[in-house]
Amino acid sequence: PGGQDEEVGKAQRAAAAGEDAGGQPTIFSKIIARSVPATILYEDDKCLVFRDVAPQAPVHFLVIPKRPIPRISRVGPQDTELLGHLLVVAARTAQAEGLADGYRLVINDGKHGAQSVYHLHLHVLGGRQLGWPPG
Ligand code: IU
Repeated sequence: PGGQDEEVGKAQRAAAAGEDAGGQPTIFSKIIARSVPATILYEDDKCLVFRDVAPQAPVHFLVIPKRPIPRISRVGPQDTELLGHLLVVAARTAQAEGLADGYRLVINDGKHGAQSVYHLHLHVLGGRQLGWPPG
């Protein structure tokens, strides 16, 4: 089973869906594996928190599940507990980062959401007054 034609077909379907080719591991899997460096703020058995490499605010970090869910629109009921955990970790890390005046949580999904890395991640942005609506 498999073979090159099947692989190409899979990649084309993923590309049409706006996803990383064939559900390949993204750079975030490499950050989890420590084969790509990142400034890590928190880790447990289910998630990892690290600073965004291109911060859009004085504080900008990402909360990711270790299990590589590609995007928020792909979650199911089995992910309820994990998603709750990511939110609690985001809030606790924001507090540890001193964001007492507030902050923003963002999840970009797919093409219209301007998602660029297809491994689910929560952005946490703070440390300045943010505008609304976003672009
Ligand atoms: P997005 O929601 O998929 O657009 O966000 C991806 C984020 O991942 C974006 O803010 C990047 O700056 C960030 N990022 C990173 O922190 N480290 C990396 O090696 C790569 C992207 I590639």
